[in-house]
Amino acid sequence: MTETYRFLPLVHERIPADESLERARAFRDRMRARRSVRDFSSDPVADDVLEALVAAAATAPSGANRQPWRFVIVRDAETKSRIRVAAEKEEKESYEHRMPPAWLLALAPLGTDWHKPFLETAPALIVVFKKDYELVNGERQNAYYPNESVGIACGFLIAAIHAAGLVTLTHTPSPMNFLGEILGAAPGETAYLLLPVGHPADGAEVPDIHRKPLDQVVTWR
Ligand code: IYR
Repeated sequence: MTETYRFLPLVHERIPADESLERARAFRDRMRARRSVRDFSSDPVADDVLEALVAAAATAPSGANRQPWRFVIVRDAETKSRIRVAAEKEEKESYEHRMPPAWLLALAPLGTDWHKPFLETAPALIVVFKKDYELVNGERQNAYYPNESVGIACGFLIAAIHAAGLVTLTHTPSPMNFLGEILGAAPGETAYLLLPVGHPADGAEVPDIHRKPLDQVVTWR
């Protein structure tokens, strides 16, 4: 027998429309200042900060509230080195043999290659695992919309990192199964995204890229 949840009054404060506009624009401007960073300083980030970042990510909505994610926070130098070695091996193979010419051409202006020093330099790597299912008392319990749910959680995480004055990069070494091997994935778990977190290196540069104008990405009707 499944029962319904107990329902409670929503905790919500209605704010005046003008203040709503102000807040929406302030958040927009804050988000506009976010950039993906590839050059990290080794300056540390406190565990309390890292914990608050993943706690914010874990507030994301998820299919049937299954919360199909796990965040592995890697600070240990030896584990970071193992991840770098394994990631660079896959990335080298990708850049040299697996990525089709059109993809390499699309990436060329960004100047990325298979070298991933940030995997060792950044003080922490957050590896996000997606759970397609979990074993609950030995029984398989499926997640629903796990890709959407974990994608949203990653969006929250990236916004939280930015709000904390730190930088990150959405790194997707491919294939990522080595992360499950190094970090110990549970049944049903697969690595979804790797986010180095830290401070930018002195003199860090970012490409002069621009976001599409709103009229190209928004339709009103
Ligand atoms: N995963 C590789 C390649 C890469 C792919 C895309 I799409 C990018 O926007 C950037 C890089 C890497 O991390 O280098």
